[in-house]
Amino acid sequence: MGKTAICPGSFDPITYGHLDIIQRGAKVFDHVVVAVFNNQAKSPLFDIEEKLQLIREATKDLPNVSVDVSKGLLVDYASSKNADCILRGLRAVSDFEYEMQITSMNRKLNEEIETFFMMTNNQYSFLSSSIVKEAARFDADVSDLVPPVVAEALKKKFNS
Ligand code: COD
Repeated sequence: MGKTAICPGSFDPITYGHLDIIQRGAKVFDHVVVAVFNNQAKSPLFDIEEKLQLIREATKDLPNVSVDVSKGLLVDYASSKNADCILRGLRAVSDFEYEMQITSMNRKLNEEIETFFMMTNNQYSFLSSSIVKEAARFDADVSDLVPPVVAEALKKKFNS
């Protein structure tokens, strides 16, 4: 059946930082499921359908990557997909504390599911969805930070 990893996130919107983790994960695991969780507390710019469409377009050349949406606990979703692990990206020390907290909680909830971390590509170590939204809001060029389809979607959001 092969090893499946869940790559969870808010993806509001997907950036080249996310995509780098997904692409590298797709070389290590047999199947990667990108799972979008809608965290209303983060006041998302894109709705679920828009996020799914952008991720599908950005990952269309990766045959062993699929895209899905989920509610509820990440570990429950992972078991429902018979996944072996959760795949996360790490940028700076500032990510570490948060990641350690959710990883520990996830292990407490289901100790069968491991979390794997991949260190960011240096090129993207500063990159986050928030910083991209902030720049795009003021009409900065974000074309080397996000896939073309996302740059286009950001333009539409902020110019309409
Ligand atoms: N380089 C490398 N990695 C990156 C980069 C970059 N430039 N940018 C982002 N990433 C990584 C992040 O570190 C993360 O691993 C992943 O990409 C997704 O990032 P985000 O910001 O889109 O996603 P988050 O951190 O908002 O996702 C949070 C979850 C949805 C995973 C979390 O809220 C969750 O698990 N929710 C479900 C409820 C639950 O089970 N909670 C935990 C137990 S209570």
